[in-house]
Amino acid sequence: MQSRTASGCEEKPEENPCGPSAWAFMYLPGFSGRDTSSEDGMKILDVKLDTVCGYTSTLPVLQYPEIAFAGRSNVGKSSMINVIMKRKRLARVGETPGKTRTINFYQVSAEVPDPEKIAEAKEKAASEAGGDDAASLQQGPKKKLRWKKDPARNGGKSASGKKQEAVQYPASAISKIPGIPKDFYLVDLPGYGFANVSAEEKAKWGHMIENYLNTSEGLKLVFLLVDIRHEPNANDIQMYDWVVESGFKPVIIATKADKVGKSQIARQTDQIRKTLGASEDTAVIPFSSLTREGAAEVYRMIGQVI
Ligand SMILES: Nc1nc2c(ncn2[C@@H]2O[C@H](COP(=O)(O)OP(=O)(O)O)[C@@H](O)[C@H]2O)c(=O)[nH]1
Ligand SMILES: [Mg+2]
Repeated sequence: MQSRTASGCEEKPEENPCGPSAWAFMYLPGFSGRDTSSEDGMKILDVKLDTVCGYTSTLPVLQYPEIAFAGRSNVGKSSMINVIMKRKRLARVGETPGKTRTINFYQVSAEVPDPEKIAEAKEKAASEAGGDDAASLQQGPKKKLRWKKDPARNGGKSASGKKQEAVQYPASAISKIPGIPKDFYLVDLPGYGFANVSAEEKAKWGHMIENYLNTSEGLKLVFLLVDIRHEPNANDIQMYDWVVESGFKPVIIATKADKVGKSQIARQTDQIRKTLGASEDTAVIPFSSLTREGAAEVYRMIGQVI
């Protein structure tokens, strides 16, 4: 792996080496649940902690696109990373605030949905069922679906004489379609904004994050996490500004969405957008690590840039 100098950082690789971590070649515990590369998902083939950087390290030059996650300590970043990577303990949840002083690069091998193959399968399903309502197929399955009877055989009517519903397909038919293999790095930036840390230390961490945002050539997308229940504070605003000044339009993740009522979600996300000074068209995605709300949207956004 090539390295580049973290400009502005005092380079002391012997004290704080940036390189493959002790875990780098250890495969992390697999996800036992259902994995899928269906339309709104991503199949995670492998994830491993590849590189750990401290503030005196040189940042790596990586061969695949990088997706960064930033947020205040305790915002739910580790939980979100575990949900998105479909791993239970990839990132440590509930860690003492401020403990992680490193940028952690996880190398991910995944399969993303192949839109062409999915469209073909839908067309095929429509023609096999004799339906011509391709538009309705685009909506995808909303609930558990069965293959419908061929309406052509019954003049488009069901046995009860009612007009047949639009032909749909079972989710499993889509998830069996092979995805497109993609590799990328998930970059876990250190949590910021906690007390009990000297101003000098905070400045160093800030510098490390800012430096990464400014110099990473592979960085494609930045998720900035804020708690849906609270107005973003000065640290969040500063982080948002750094991301924007580095030339990125962050995607805001409003975490712990399960903790507010459905009716409050729009109000809270509007407030977050306003407080950060983000434009109307900035995506603010309500996310919950408990219910997985928002995960499909996050996969879709990652899929667009890798
Ligand atoms: N209810 C709820 N709790 C969450 C959610 N995400 C994280 N938490 C809790 O918030 C705390 C901090 O989470 P963690 O992922 O370690 O945050 P981090 O410091 O940003 O990495 C832990 O107690 C988590 O269980 C969520 O979506 N919903
Ligand atoms: Mg954490």
